[in-house]
Amino acid sequence: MTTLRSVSLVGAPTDIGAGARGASMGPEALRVAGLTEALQSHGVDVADRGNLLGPANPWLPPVDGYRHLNEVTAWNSAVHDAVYAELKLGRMPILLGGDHCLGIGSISAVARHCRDTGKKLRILWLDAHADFNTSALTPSGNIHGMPVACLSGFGPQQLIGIGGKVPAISPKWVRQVGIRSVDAGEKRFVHEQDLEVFDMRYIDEMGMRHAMELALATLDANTHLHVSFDVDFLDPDIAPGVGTTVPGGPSYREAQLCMEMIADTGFMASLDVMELNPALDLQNKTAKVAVDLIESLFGKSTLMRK
Ligand code: HAR
Ligand code: MN
Ligand code: MN
Ligand code: MN
Repeated sequence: MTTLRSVSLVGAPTDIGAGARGASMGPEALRVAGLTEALQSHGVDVADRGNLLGPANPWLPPVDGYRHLNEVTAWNSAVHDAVYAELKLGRMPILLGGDHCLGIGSISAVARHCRDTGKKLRILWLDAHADFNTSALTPSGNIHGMPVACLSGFGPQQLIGIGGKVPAISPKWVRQVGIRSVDAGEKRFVHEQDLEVFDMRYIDEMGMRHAMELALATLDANTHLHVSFDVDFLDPDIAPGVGTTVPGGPSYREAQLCMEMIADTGFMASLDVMELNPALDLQNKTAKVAVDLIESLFGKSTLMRK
């Protein structure tokens, strides 16, 4: 197990890219659910860096297909700088969202770190949504539906330029798991760009184990594995506290297996925990499930393993 044992929690309290208010309270809900203590109980050295600062949410309609583009840019620049600094220190950044538009800042920093260090990058995108919209395709203008496209170079200059290289990533480096809500135009674009998607139909037929075996195939000691965990990946029965619930997601056991298989690789080197919305939660239930699953990413369920 080579998973880094020094982590830094970076809170990004904003819902600037979302269609519902409240993900701005996500970082604090994860802390209240005991994230630091849970990680420490598995021998992890945890530094909580507190929360980043950024512009307030003006809650305006989209302009030219983007809602709050300047504010989204400011937040993502702050996330990029913070995540990049932690990677430079040799620590594992855990970004506490915040909505999923912040994956642009986080993953552009990870990609930059990989260029610096000659590492291969693999991105596991655990989500109900493909987040592959563009301003022309989006039904909402909400930028949390666009981060994978922006990182792949399809987006506004001010966002795709964060991290210093356009595109920041190749779509070939991405594996999406749990997908079950994709817009019509977005679906065509996913196929056109040949994203590797293990959707819920695939998981129903083949099982989470097989999906994860393929999603984690061909990793090696020179791979930086980034996990972008959108909490709406989970079935709403176990995770109601998100802005865009989609029925038919992974069960508690399926999600545990997914996290355990990631832990077993030993290659996870950065993590996003996104879209948790305490305003829609029930007594912090979803935050507690998220913390439980994060524990599994750090080897909670090792009882039966050598
Ligand atoms: N596809 C829809 C849109 O672009 C909804 C996107 C919702 N995204 C998230 N993150 N909640 O995955 O508007
Ligand atoms: Mn490193
Ligand atoms: Mn998402
Ligand atoms: Mn989602």
